Amino acid sequence: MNAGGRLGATAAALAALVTGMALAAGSAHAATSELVGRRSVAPGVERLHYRYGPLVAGAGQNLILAGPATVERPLGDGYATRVAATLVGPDGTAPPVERVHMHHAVMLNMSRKDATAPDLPGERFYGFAEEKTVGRLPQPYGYPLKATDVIAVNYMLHNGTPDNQVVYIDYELDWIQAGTPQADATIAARPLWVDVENGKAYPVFDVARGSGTKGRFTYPDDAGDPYAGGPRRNEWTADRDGTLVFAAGHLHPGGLAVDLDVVRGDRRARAFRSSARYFDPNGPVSWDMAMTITPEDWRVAVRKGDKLRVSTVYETERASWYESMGLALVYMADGGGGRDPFAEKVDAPGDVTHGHLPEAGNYGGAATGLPDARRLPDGQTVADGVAIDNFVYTPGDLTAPGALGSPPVVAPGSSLRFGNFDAAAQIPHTVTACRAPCNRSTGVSYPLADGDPQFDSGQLGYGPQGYTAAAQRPDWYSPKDLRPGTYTYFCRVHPYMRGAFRVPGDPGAAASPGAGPGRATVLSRRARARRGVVALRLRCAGGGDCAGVLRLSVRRGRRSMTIGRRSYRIGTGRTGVVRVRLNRAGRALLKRRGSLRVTASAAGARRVVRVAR
Ligand SMILES: [Cu+2]
Repeated sequence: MNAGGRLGATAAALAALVTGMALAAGSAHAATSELVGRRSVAPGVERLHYRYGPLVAGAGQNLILAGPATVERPLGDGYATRVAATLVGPDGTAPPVERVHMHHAVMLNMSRKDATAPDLPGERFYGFAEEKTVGRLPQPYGYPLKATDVIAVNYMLHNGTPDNQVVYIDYELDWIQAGTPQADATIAARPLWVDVENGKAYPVFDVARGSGTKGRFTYPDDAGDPYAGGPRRNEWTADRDGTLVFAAGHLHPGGLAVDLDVVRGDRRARAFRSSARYFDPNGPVSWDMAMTITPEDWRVAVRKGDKLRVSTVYETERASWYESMGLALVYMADGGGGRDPFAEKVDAPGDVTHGHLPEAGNYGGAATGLPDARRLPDGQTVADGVAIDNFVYTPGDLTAPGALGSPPVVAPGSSLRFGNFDAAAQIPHTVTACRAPCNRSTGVSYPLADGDPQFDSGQLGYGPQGYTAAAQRPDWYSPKDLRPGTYTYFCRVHPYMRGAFRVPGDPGAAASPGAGPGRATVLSRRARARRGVVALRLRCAGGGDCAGVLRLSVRRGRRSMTIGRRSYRIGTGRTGVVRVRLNRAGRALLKRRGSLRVTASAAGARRVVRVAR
């Protein structure tokens, strides 16, 4: 990260936690922070209420970097003991989450080094996203601020609408002034940011529907080799003895928990599980949730050399969860007083810091006037293409009138090309499968990435390399192996955008994606991966065609890990070649090992295949 010298480090730092789009940063130009209220909340403790803005979330943008921008803080020396933040509109109330929300905001102390990522321009001491967890240190601990410390906020705003949105960051800080009896009784604690992708400019990972075990996927444990043989990004080695006094997790919709462990030699002890409590009646699928934080009396002793390790659990039955996160904000004080996690159970149920929030209450999923694309006549394409222009898929948008709204037809074995013409305006779009009819109203929990099969284009558009969610390309090709049927999709960035296309043929075949009546066997015993694609020969016998999914997996300890899957359809009595693209974990593993023992399974048939580079 230091290869580029100071400039490189700064650029990386600006982008850290953030997907940067410096070009759009003008939106914060006129923003200022001001103190809008103060009151005493306990003897010697004052709650200072600040508002920072106005911030303009540009039409449809998801890539705004405006920071780190310096913000107001209490004067003089003292301790911060609690931080809470939210996003509000010009009228002071929080806008609905599905319209505009804080993807994440991080508060940094620019005058200190971050303990777990020293290349950053400051020390991360608080963060919030749409779950709006309140950070509060237990008595008698506090985060010390010197009069000269400069505080900044770094954020990413997600605007799910085609209109500009004006918002403000509201934050509260509980403050104990130096020189008071309360300050004399306060013990300093320092923040430790432990992230499953710590140090990465855009610390995210994808969770595929159906991955993991029993509907649960743990990152990084179930991801194979996500760090590609490099150091584990999800660990921090304690630089001294001390006591952990606070921990809170952050994750995204679909996430269930963030686990913080202490690793000592080859022993591992759970320090705390920060659980997601979903208020959403639809289950763990939206931002209508809160994370648990450690209880007031939680104290865990760590020794110099111990590792703090974080992992995160997502559900995988409902949908795929793209660009997910998992991290824990931990505070540690010098000195003793903690309980040994290897001698006794220290993990305890936590507290949620808020209940259901009204801005996360529009769930969506209600009937609309949009058509069911499965019942629309065949549409046409221009040169097998769909243009995404001004927030509309053309042709095939569910909102489009007449023939333009009919699903374009793509021949079996061919691709439909999607091109994002809004990319130049820094508006990314996706083509993400959702279960038909995918025509219900937009809300925090509708639509979901729950198509069958699931596909996703990534965020079509451009951004600074490595520091952005953008796919760095404007177009995407639909999978060639889709079976006959009408495929509905939406845009993950602007979920009210919906479209459909069609692969012609027997629609009954599309409605039942399970195995066909025939029986497939895997003929190949060895294969080579060319450009990450493994071609295997399958033979179909029996009373009908063979159709299903060919899955490639490898053993990782006692677990089986999927490294690629591909649907197939082979006529009875025939032999066919199925080309399976290895996933990232599979490619990384093959690169390291040179060859792999792969179990190829298709509708009950199994064969071990030696796959070489
Ligand atoms: Cu979009």
